[in-house]
Amino acid sequence: DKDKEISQLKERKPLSVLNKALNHAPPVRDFVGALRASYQRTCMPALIAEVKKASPSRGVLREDFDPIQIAKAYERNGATCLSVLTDEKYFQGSFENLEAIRRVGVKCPLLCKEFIIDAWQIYYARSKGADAILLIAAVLPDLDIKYMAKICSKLGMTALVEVHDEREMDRVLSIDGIQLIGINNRNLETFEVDISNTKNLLEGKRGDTIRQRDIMVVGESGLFTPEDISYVQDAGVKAVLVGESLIKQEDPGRGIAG
Ligand code: IGP
Repeated sequence: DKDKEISQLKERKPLSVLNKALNHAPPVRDFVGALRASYQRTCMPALIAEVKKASPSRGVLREDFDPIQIAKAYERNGATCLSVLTDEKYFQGSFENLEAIRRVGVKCPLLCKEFIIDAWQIYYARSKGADAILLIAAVLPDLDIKYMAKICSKLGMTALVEVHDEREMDRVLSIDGIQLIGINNRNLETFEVDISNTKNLLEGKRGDTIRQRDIMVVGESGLFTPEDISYVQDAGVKAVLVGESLIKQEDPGRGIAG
């Protein structure tokens, strides 16, 4: 997607402007720490609830989409963290949504859900109030993941590193210092969802490594029922990222946390 990349590069502001924005950004909150604390308290996977208007596979999920009202409802209903789509092209999200949710006083730490391919975007996300960013192993070389994860920790942010197959999991496990790995159950090429993917990637030696290093694993996509949640919890997941099934509820986020 060349045109999108170029349009993002064109948005780049001079470093003096970005630095100023960073200095004025609201303080960063401990995203992975919040997930860990929630898991320890409840012995249930911590919920990252996703503020998502539309997706390429499902189209518009909610006609009366109001990001602030949805974020407030998620918080009220017990979400630990929120994921806010900022990608415009595929998800009809925006950085304005992220900024507004932060500004309105939602206390849940915020993940900026953006396709990050350039370190500059991390600083930009921080300047808009993000506490965490997503790094997708399928599109980033190992060195980029390493470098970007380092930038995150320097900024006090959390990197959620997303994998969707064994090969990507092994690549990410070969990188030191990764704290939070997301297993996407959605195949990015076919859009098909299969939650047994989470289980498969946590079996055997990989699961042992993850437990030894105390890496927190997030089950992502295609989770709809309490049974789905227990299934991924049994597989070893300590947090879940849920979008569609929550966003469609009349009172978004009601029913999954409890
Ligand atoms: C949420 P779902 O099926 O509950 O709406 O999925 C989340 O996992 C999904 O939106 C997602 C995503 C991504 C979106 C996972 N990885 C990367 C954009 C980019």
